[in-house]
Parts: sequence; C-alpha cells; structure tokens
Amino acid sequence: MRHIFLIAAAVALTGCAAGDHTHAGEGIEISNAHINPPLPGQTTGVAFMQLNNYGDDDRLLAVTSEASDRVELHTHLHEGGVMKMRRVDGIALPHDAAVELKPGSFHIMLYETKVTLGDEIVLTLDFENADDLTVVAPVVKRGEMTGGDADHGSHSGH
Ligand SMILES: [Cu+2]
Repeated sequence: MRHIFLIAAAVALTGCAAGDHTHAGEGIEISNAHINPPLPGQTTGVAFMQLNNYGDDDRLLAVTSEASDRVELHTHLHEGGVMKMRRVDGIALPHDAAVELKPGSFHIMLYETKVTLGDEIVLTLDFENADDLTVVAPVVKRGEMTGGDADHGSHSGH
C-alpha cells in the first residue's frame, strides 16, 4: 500500500506550482456517480464516479455513507499478469485533472451494505483541501452508466 501512496503523491506534485491559483476548496465537480449493488449472496457494493478538479491539487481521502459502515477507496493493479484490488490511502486529484473511478481502476467499496437497484445513496467525499462534497448516487446494474467490462464479483473475498 505504501508504494501506491507515493506514486499518487508524485502525480499530484506535477500540477501547478502553489500560489498560482486561488480556487482551493472550490474546484471539484462530481459527475456520473452510481453504485453497483452486491452480487447475489454477497454484501459488497461498488461506487463509481468522475471527479473533475478545477481547483488546486487535492486528494480524495475518504468516503462515508449511511449505506455502509465501512467504505474503502480501492484501485486495481496488474501484478504478474493478474488484476488485483488494493486499498489506497487516497486518490490524487491534480489541478485540472479528470479522474474517473471505474471498473478496473479506482473505485469505492461499500462493505456490508444492503443497497438494491433503484436506491439513491448519499455519499460524502472527504478531500484533503476542498470542503466535503455530497453526491446522490443511484444504484444501477453492473455495466450501466460506465460501459465497463471489469467484473467486481471477486470482491467478497476481502
Ligand atoms: Cu475493490
């Protein structure tokens, strides 16, 4: 996990020099937020969204929701030809970046959740610099709203 954090920090440092902008805390937009419900017999949902940061460099540090007591930020990594999920300490949101949380990449895990299709779930995003943002994420079938093909069916194992 440590090396993931370092990579993210390095990416964040490539943004604009500090002091160039005065929009810190105001520049993050969330779009296309949605949640895939747990697979039958499982209890882990997955949330996706796009984050556009028009402000200064920032990081998504955590997400909370009434729908789950345990929400984690994850990414997928290729290791020896195998896709593996890893928890990350945060997701870098450099200035002017569009970061998409999607299958096979960054995503938000909601453990022990009971969300079902049709629910609308409030997610609260905690950023390093910007104020918290809340977003309402509809619960939709896997593959809807993303065109993604990665399968999260193996998530229940951790
Ligand atoms: Cu995951």
